[in-house]
Amino acid sequence: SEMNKDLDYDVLIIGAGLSGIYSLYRMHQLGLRAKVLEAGGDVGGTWYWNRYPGARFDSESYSYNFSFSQELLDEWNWSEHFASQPETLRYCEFVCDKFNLRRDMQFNTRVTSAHFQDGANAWRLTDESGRQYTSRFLVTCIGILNNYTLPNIPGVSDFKGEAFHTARWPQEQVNFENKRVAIIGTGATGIQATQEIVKTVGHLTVFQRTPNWSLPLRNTKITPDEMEEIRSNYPDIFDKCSQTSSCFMHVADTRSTHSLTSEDREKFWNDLYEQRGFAKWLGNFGDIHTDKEANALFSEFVANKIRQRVTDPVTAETLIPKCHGFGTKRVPLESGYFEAYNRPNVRLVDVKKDPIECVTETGIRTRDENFDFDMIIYATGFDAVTGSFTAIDFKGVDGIQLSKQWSEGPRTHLGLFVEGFPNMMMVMGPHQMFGNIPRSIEYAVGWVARFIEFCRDNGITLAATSHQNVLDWTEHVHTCADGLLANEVDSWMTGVNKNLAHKQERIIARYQGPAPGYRKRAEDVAARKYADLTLM
Ligand code: NA7
Repeated sequence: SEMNKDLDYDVLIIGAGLSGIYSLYRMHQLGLRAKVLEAGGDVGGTWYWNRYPGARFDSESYSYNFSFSQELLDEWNWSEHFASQPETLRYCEFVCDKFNLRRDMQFNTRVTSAHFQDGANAWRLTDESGRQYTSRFLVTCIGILNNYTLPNIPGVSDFKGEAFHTARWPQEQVNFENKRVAIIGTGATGIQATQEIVKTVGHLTVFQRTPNWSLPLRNTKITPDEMEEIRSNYPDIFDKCSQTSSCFMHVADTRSTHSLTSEDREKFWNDLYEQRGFAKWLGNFGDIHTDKEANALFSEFVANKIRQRVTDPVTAETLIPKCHGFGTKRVPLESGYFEAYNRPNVRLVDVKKDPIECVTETGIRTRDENFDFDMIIYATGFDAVTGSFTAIDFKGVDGIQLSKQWSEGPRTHLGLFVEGFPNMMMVMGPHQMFGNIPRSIEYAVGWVARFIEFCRDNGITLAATSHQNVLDWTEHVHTCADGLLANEVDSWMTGVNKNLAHKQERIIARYQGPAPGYRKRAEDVAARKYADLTLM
């Protein structure tokens, strides 16, 4: 701190979601002067903003919490296998209270620019109100699904009824009773919201452009006894997560889909279908992610499940994806989503067949029909991954713009550093593992904290990655992506957002090699005492 005495802080952290919470905890442990700047009114990030009905974990609660503190594991009880948003938000608040973190968090503070100060080897951040903050290090904790997008349909602002994007859901209770409600979007969010809203809505119309391969979540309550058992299993759970490819508890089956008879395969898949969470996706045969024929076999298995659950055969076929294979996009998990379409007050509109032309003052007009609504819900997704970075004016050495560095897709070193952006580290930036995100967050924050400690202990005021490091890492990330069917489809994971003109081309946005391989490379850099970086 002595060497940063001309600066407001040693470390500035943008964002008070899980990444920012844990980053601040680690900075406190190092005794550094740190500050979190957060746009929202309180902690939680994703779990602060996404308050839409039905929002919950698709990953087991007890694999998706922090593992860094035994006390925290001892004190916190989950009430469901897949916690709802309010419970997860309470968890975030609990962590901040327990470790007294809010004292160094400033809410309602939207950072608009982050400029590196050449010569001073410092960062200067400016917020919406024009206030400025300086620090030696900058840690970005701005999330991968933060900046929401509305559909690029004319008239969105004309609608006179209630309208909400799921990622900016109001704090107050929203009532659906006796209302004619529209929802646009059938991703993980649209599916969660739909199955919840149908419980009370007057009439719901779902506007679907692309159907998704969704499978049962199989959520249940956790009894106190069960919670004690889970608690005693925590070491095993986290150990398993540390060994699997995308840090989940589920272990892929190494057999080839083709090595089983169709009967044995059917039995395996029927057993899998009964299991909780992502088991169906990640505990499946590994080759469904790379082998088109294997993938088609499982896709057909899932299609048949949908056919069994939806009464009207035309609706069932509309709900079955035809243009992408199972698991090539993020698999939404559901609880009664398909059965929702068996209700008389729920209607599915296929906008591929009957495109939306505009939003009107009173509803939505498609080519063939005019719909009146009291409420329109936009479950239309995010300017994902890089969008969190383009929302802030990042400038590095010599005023170079981050968007310029990434004009042909993100280029990073370890998903942590950007060329020309010294003293800045990204937690959950592009080119990191997006699997079980809290596990990736804990690892990345731990790495960053050890690195900042090293810099402090060695009097380093400038830490920069090199052009070659970035070339090598970016090439490695691209190599890891080779052969995965997920890279052959348009989705937020491949950087495509059809509502944004500049996001029509696919990119490699995330690290898709096995997570232990990622950690091995990152540990090697630390073991070499960060000699790969320029340190001054
Ligand atoms: P997603 O997965 O990006 O889904 C957005 C949905 O909205 C998807 O079905 C889109 O259809 C649809 N969409 C977007 N724009 C339009 C327009 N203009 N017209 C019709 N339909 C549209 O976002 P989510 O919020 O569901 O999930 C994001 C992640 O959060 C999720 O993967 C989890 O990790 C948590 P499309 O597929 O583009 O045809």
